[in-house]
Amino acid sequence: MRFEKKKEEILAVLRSAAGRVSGEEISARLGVSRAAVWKYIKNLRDEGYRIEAATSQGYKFVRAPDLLLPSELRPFLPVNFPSKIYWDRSTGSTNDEAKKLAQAGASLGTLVVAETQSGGRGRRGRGWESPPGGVWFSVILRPDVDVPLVSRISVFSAVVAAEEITAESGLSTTIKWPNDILIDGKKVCGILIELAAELEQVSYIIVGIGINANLRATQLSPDVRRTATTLLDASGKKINRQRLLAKIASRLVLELPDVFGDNYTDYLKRWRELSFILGRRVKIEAGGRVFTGKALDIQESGALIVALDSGEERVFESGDVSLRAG
Ligand code: BT5
Repeated sequence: MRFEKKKEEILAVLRSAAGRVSGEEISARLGVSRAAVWKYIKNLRDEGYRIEAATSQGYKFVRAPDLLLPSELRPFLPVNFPSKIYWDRSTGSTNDEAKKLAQAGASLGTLVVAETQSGGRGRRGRGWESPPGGVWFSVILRPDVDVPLVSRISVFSAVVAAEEITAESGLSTTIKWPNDILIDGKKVCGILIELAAELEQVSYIIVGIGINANLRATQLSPDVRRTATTLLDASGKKINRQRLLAKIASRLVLELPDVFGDNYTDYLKRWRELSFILGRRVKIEAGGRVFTGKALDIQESGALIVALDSGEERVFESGDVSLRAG
């Protein structure tokens, strides 16, 4: 981690310099040898940074790679953000990596990020396709609460993701219960929340977020493409993936105390305003059965209240919902 920190400092010096900076100056400013400066620069180049070097004139920053590297996320994170960031070009699932880290004691705000996932996971054993250009990450939360309150995280994370996707892309978003984010009725973002608890006390929560950002729906399988969209397809523009990830992650961590305090009603209100299904006819698949009716509201826990066609009012804690004509 010390190596990473120094490397980020060198990057900051190079970036803020108007022209070239000599190895001597960097070594004096950061208190490392000139040989060490060269090692850091070599490492940055291996990561994809373009840094020109001329023996007599020093180093010049040319371009950063479009990757979700810690050094590219840091400038968008608040200084008080408590996090360690783990980045990989490719991993199985960031949720699995985060789980391993959490079990080994990783603290609140630890971020796990990957450019692609080979085994991205959805809910209930489903898969999540994660080609390059997306934003695939997991964050470790450690709220000091009992298990029943954890469902609030589902409402909270959906609101945060929807709001930040809109802020970054300028596109309007809706939330499909429980926490899919849609654009024009198509899924642009999915959220997978996993929990470990001892007795009734939460030990950690992993919030895994996948956003189809700077990719085309044609990079997804034909089956998934029917119900999915991407920010690039919907807006025609590439967004700043680094800023989007950093803003969502920092809000999830820094606003966490609000979720378990009085401000929670505010997130519920925003969830309702953004809802894709409230007041509409829906089909719900839950517990191996299919129900139809009208979506009425969500409870404080995030559970969905539906007026079924049979006349009965029923509360769903989990399930898959889709709109139904008529
Ligand atoms: C979700 O599950 O929507 C949760 C997805 C969470 C993904 C993130 S990425 C970072 C972190 N690491 C992980 O391993 N996972 C998390 P669910 O509601 O069950 O939706 C899954 C379904 O969405 C699949 O069965 C497909 O039909 C569809 N799908 C798969 N990939 C998609 C994509 N890239 N965009 C839109 N829909 C997709």
